[in-house]
Parts: sequence; structure tokens; C-alpha cells
Amino acid sequence: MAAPVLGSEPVSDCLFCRMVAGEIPADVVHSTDRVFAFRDINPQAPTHVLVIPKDHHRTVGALAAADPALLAEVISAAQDVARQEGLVAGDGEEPGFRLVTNTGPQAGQTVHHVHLHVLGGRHMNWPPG
Ligand code: D5M
Repeated sequence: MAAPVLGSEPVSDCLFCRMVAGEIPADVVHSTDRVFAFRDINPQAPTHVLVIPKDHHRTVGALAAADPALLAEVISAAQDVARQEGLVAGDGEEPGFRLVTNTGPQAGQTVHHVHLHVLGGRHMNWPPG
């Protein structure tokens, strides 16, 4: 049996672990054995989906260090969600989407379970606020 990956156990007071466990409702758009995606409760664009690993890792850097294959699955799922939402080239007149992962307080990370924001459906400004 493989050794458990440090930091991957569900955390009882983690909002996103509780959503994965079905204890808190989620508007789920995509789910696999290891990845979960649901609509953001406070959308910042016509499409705003959060893509997370089901395992608990605090940040994208922690996930990359502990389980790089899982990080690749999360990014691949984000691409699947974008395609599903009509944001990939060929699906619409002006397709495109942005992937954001806030890391740490200065970047505005409020939930300490790594998540990719998939944002699309409107023009995005640069630099971001
Ligand atoms: O992003 C954390 C995001 O999590 C933020 O955009 C709101 C979202 N959020 C918080 N609670 C919920 C629930 N219950 N459902 C869906 N989305 C939620 P961050 O980058 O950490 O600021």
C-alpha cells in the first residue's frame, strides 16, 4: 500500500473538504475520482467555476510538491470545464478564459484548500486588481 501523502487528509474545518464530502451543498459542474469543480458562490464573471483536488492541500505550491500528477489533473479538469462552458476556441465568437490561483493573504486567498478559479464569458482586464 502506498504511503499517505502529507497534507492530503480531509480537514474537518475546511469549507472545500466539507463540500467534497457532501456536508455543504455545491453546484457541481465536474467531478472525477480526484478532482471536483463547482460554481463560485460570488461569481466575478458569467462563468466562474472553482476547480479543486479532493485531497486537501493548502496552496498550489504545496500541491505541486506533494502530488504533481494531481496538479496536472486539476489543470486538465479546468480545461474540460472551460470547454464545457463554451470558453475554448471554436465554441464561441470571442472565446477565452482565465485561470487564477490566489496564494496567501496579499493575493486574497480566503479558502486554504487550493483552488483554480476558471473565469470567462466577458473581457478580462490586465493587470488584474
Ligand atoms: O477564493 C475563494 C472563493 O470561494 C471565493 O471566490 C468565494 C468562494 N466560495 C466561498 N464559499 C463558497 C461556497 N459555499 N460555494 C461556492 N463558492 C464559495 P479565494 O481565491 O480563496 O479568495
